[in-house]
Amino acid sequence: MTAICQIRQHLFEELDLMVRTTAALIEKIEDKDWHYQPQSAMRTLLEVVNHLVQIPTVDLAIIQEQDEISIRKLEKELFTDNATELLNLLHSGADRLKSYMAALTVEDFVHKTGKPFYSQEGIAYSKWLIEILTHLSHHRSQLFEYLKELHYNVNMFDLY
Ligand code: NI
Repeated sequence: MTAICQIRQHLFEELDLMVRTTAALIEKIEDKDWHYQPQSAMRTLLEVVNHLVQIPTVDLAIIQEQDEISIRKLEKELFTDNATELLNLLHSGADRLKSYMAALTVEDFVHKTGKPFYSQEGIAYSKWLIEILTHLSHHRSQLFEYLKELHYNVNMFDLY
């Protein structure tokens, strides 16, 4: 395995960690709490979770240069209030993302770029995979804080 493949593998393992810990947090949510909203300008818990589980699917579509209208349409189509569907989307999206990134040659993984609809500059696929992890981590922590506010029994160990 080349060094680049090794690093790609590390990133996949980090993605698996994000998926496993995010799914475990979502599984704790009780039906009565889905519409919790800390403040009017903030997302509801249901909206946070939808955005979070869509990340692998939607961010892959973004680097594949789908335009803003298609991305907004995709987000709308994927939105659900069914907990099983939310978990399935997280897992299937992450699997598709990994398959896609794994199928790239090392050269393409490191150097090939895609241009998100909101950006003037192309971004390398390897960098985008890192950004997806950052994005997941950001919203996982948002979910974690919502659960804390709702007095769920969560702590640092739920993140590893
Ligand atoms: Ni986001």
